[in-house]
Amino acid sequence: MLYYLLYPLHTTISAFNVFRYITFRAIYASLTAMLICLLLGPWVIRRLTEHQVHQYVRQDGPPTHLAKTGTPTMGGLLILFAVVTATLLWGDLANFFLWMVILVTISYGAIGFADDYLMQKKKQSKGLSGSSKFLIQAAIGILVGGLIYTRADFDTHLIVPFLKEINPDLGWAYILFAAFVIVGTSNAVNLTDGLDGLAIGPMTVAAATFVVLSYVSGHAKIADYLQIQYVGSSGELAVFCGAVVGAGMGFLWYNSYPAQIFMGDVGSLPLGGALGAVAVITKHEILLALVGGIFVIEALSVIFQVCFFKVSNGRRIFRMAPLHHHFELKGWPEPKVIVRFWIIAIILGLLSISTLKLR
Ligand code: 57M
Repeated sequence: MLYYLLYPLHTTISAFNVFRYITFRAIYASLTAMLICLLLGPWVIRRLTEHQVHQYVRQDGPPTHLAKTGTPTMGGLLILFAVVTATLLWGDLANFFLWMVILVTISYGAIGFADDYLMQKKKQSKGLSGSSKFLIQAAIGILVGGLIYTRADFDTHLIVPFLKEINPDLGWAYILFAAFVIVGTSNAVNLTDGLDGLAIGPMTVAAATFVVLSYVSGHAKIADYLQIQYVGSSGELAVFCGAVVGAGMGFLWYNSYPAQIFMGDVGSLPLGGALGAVAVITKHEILLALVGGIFVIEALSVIFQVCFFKVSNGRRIFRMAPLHHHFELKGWPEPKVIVRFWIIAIILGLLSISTLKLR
């Protein structure tokens, strides 16, 4: 919005020229979102506590988690408010891709809200049923994939890093693929959100990585120089990702160990969905598995654990899935698990960016 209001003034005051630059607006979107989270955080925590919106902790988890009973949840509302406000303030509102990502963020936020709300109403740790949550997520994923597909200039080839010769044209099946990436990422982030700051840390790192990836993908000259797929107008997603980075750091201020607030599904589902949507639009769907490697590992640990549990009549690979519980039950203190996962997330982010030069 500021882009429209202030950039035209550059003809009289040349300093307003800076509003043209995505990099400038991404940085200020980040700072705006961070400030919103930092300033409103204590108020949100107070309000959630007053309304007794607190976590019902499962009884079958690691015993250390029982102490977390009563921690206010649904802090994702604050993240969503910060991300959407900062994006609307600093983004180019005529950008189609920006609206696609905002659509995923808000609609997945609504699913998460319904889930958290039901959890509060039923006063237990389960909200919406897994299947209904999945079906609504998939429907929105298909809708967004379809809308992106209808863009005449959108390329439906699959880009495989390092293997330039392998780029199959998925055609209309790209819609299903897009939905798979969006839904999968959303649920993987949700599974990761089980220790203080464990989801928001890697999410912030992944969003920072995508600030770079969307900027270069949307810049014709840089994309050509790096020999990566150029996606016109996708650079504006750097502003959205910048907002996620800021909101992530602001939220982490309060969600870091020992957490004063949890994000709830209203935070984890939209953050993951939006990350998936950004990867789809910028044509980095495969690279997303590396950028968001922590989320992938956590989701795989659950898939392997559940499959093995079923075929082996109740035996387990990990002491408990998702993987973070395994390390907790091995005796690692919670902050150690969290910080080590963050370190891995940073390494994966750096490796992902390095692939731009290696391809
Ligand atoms: C949600 N939610 C946390 C909080 C957060 C299929 C199955 C593996 C699903 C999985 C599952 O339900 N995962 C998704 C994980 C919960 O946190 C709330 O949920 C929101 C995110 N959706 O924002 O509102 C608990 O996580 C802890 N927490 C923190 N700090 C945070 O910043 O400490 C969360 C955020 C909170 C708090 O304790 O109460 C959760 O874990 O419930 N299910 C599981 O994860 C379960 N795993 C399991 O059953 N494994 C089995 C296999 C066969 C599937 C096994 O390995 O044997 C475990 N979850 C828990 N206890 N809590 C089981 C034991």
